[in-house]
Amino acid sequence: MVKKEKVFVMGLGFIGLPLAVSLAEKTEVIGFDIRREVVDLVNKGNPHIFEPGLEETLKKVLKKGNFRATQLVSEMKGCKYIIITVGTPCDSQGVPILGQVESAAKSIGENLQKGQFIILKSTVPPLTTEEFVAPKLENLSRLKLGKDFGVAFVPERTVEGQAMKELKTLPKIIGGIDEKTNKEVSKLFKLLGGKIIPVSSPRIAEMVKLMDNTFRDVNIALANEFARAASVLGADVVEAIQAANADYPRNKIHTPGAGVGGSCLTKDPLILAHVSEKAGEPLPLIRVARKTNLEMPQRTFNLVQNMIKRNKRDFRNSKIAILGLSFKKDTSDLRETPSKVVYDLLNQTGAQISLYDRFAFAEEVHKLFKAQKSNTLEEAVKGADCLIIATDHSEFRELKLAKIKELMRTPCIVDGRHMISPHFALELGFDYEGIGRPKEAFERK
Ligand code: SAJ
Repeated sequence: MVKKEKVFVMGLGFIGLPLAVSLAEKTEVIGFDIRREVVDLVNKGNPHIFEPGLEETLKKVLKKGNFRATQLVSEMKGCKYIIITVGTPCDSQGVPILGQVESAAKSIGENLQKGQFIILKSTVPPLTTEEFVAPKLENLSRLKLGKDFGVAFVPERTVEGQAMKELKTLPKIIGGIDEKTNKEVSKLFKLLGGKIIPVSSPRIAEMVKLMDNTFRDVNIALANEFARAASVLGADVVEAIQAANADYPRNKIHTPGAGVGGSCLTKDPLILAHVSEKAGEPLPLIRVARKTNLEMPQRTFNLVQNMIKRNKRDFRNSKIAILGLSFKKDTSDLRETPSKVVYDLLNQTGAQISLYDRFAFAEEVHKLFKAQKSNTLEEAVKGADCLIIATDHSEFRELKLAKIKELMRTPCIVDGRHMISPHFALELGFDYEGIGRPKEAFERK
C-alpha cells in the first residue's frame, strides 16, 4: 500500500537535500543517500552543504517528525513518490555518465510497488526517462508502466544560494509519461508553490532543462564576443551593454567576464550538442559558444601578461594576487572555477601567486590549487605587482583602492568582473585593464 503523498528522495546533494527538506514542510519525506556521513549529519540537523535557510528548515522538519535520512533503499516501500536526484557528471566531450541514475533505477525497480510515481530530476540527455529509466523499472519490477506505475521528468531550475526561496516560487515543468502521471506528479509539486506547467512528455521536460542552461551559456558567449569587439575598437563594453539594455524591451544582453564556471553551464550545452550530433544533427553554435566561454580565463591571463610587460616587470620576479576563487558570486563553490585556469596559466610563468577568497574553504582551496589562500585581502595584495578580480563577490565593489595601492609594489589591476570603476582606478594612478574595457577607452576622456 502506498501512503498518500509520502515521498522518498534518492541523493541528498545540492538538489536533493533542499528539495527533500522543502517538501517535508508540507508532507512526510524520507531522504536516501549512500554516504553514511551525509545521512548522519543530516539526521542531526547539520546539512553537509551550505544553502541559505536550509539548516533552519531542516531542523524544523526533523523536530516536526516529517523528515529523516536513511541509507536503506528498501524504505521507499510505501512512498507514493520516489524522486531521483543523484549526480550525472559528464566526460570532457559532454557524454553524460549515467552510472548513478542506473543504480538508482535498479534499486527502485527491485522495490517498486503498484501506485508509485518515479520522478527523475537529475539532468540527463533527452529520452533518458522514456528509453533508459522506464524500461529498466518495468523489467526489474515486472510491473506495467502507465497501468501500475508512472514515470516523469521534472527539471531542477533553482540557482545555488537561492534554492530554498526559488523552490517555492519557480514554475515547475511536469513531464509525465501520460495524463494520469502528470496529474499525480503535479499534485506533489503544487505543495511547494510556483506555477505548474505540465508538458506532453518527459523528453520535452528534459529539453527544457538543457535549453535553460544552453540559452544562458550562449548568451554569455555573445556578451564575451561583444567584449572582444569592444577591446579592439577602443570602446567600453560595459557602457555599451548598459546603454543597449536600458529601457529597450527586446534586449537582455548578458555580462562578459573572466569565464563561466559551475557544473551546469559548462556541462548541459555539451549534453544537448552531443545527443543531437549522435542523432545526425550537429549544433555548431552551441559548440562555438562553449569554446568562447572556455577561452575567457586565457584572455584574462593575456591582459595580465600585457600589463606586466608594459610596466616593465618580469613574471619571475612578480607577485600576482587573484581575488575571488569560487565560480560564483558570494559562494564558496569551486566547481569548474575559471580562477583555477587563470591560476594554472600564471603558475607556468614562475610568478609568485597569492589567493584571496573570504567564502572558499581553506581545505578545499588547498586541495584544488595545491596552495594556501591568504588570510586577509591585505596579506594577498601586499607587495603585489598586479591584482586580478576573478569572481564578482560583492565585497570587491567596495575595495579601498587608495589603501590597496599603498600596499602594492606595482599598482596594476585586471578586473575580470567589472567590479571597480576604471575612471577611479586610473585617477588613483593604477594601470587598468578589464574584460572588454580597454584602457584607451577611458584615457580619451
Ligand atoms: N556568468 C557570466 N555572465 C553572466 C552570467 C553568469 O560570466 O551574464 C558566469 C558566472 O560568473 C558563473 C557562471 O557564469 O561563473 C554560471 O553562473 P550562473 O549564476 O549563471 O549559473 P549556475 O551555474 O549557478 O546555475 C545555473 C542556472 N541556470 C540558469 O540560470 C539558466 C540555474 O537556474 C540552474 O538550476 C543551474 O545552472 C543548474 O543546476 O543547472
